[in-house]
Amino acid sequence: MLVLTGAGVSAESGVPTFRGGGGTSVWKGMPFYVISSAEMLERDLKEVWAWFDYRREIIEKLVPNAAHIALAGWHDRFDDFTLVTQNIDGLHARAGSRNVIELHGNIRRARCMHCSTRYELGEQDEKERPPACLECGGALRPDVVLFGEMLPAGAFETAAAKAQSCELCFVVGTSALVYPAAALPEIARSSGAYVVEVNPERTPLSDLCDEVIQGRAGEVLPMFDKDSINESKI
Ligand code: BV8
Repeated sequence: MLVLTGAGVSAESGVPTFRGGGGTSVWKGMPFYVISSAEMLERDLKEVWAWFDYRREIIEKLVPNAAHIALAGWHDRFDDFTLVTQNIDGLHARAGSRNVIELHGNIRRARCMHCSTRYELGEQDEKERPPACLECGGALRPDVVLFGEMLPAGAFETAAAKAQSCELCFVVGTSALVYPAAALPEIARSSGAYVVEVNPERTPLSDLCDEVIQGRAGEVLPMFDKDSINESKI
């Protein structure tokens, strides 16, 4: 079983989504895919840090919701369970999920742009921006995947292999517009898996799904336990 999540699974925790309510989240007038881009990192590393510092401060005050907690329980209930997320908020792990494939990195980590040493934020001078690498003195950057950047080595390949072999694929809280993440349910579907979408709104993926449950993840996911999933082949 493969589950792919997006910002919508964290919405009920209070994490702002990127698209919702018809708008696109902006930072100082820049749409998120501009400030969260490799190009912006080149042009203004300090501003990129300011954007992620702002979001980290929000996320640190929040807690996992019923959707995160339900998914954390699915690990023990379903054989060969894989949880893949586009979210950088770390809320799946905080809910108890293990081995979460974080396709787009994690907002609590930084890495050196010179020697690639990774840090849990908090391990070096908090105030300095950009922080300096303790190994080589190089500038650190948020350890997240920006638009135009490759995903962490092996992360997508591992997820794609699971998508190919899974019988059941849940797609929860994503607008399915960002690639290659959005290709995973397509891979699962074309490999014969039964694909279920959980989202209050229809998405470009809905027509491809075997089942579309239009609802909020925190209300829908807790309703599923092993028996209800096996019985109804969903
Ligand atoms: C790359 C980290 C290779 C940073 C992110 C193919 C076609 C077109 C474009 C491309 C393509 N391949 C590559 C591209 C370019 C680009 C891309 O996809 N662009 C898009 C905009 C078209 N992709 C990339 O750049 C990727 N890299 O391809 O590298 C390469 C490299 C070099 C040279 C050549 C090739 C990297 C993409 C990763 C970028 N980083 N995040 C950060 O967080 O700032 S992406 C970020 O945006 C998120 O991680 C997520 O992936 C995406 C937002 O989408 P969602 O999570 O789905 O959130 P959204 O708000 O949109 O939707 C929320 C949904 O939840 C809604 O549907 C709503 O209805 C629903 N919802 C709301 N409440 C609830 C709910 N659902 C359930 N319950 C609720 N309560």
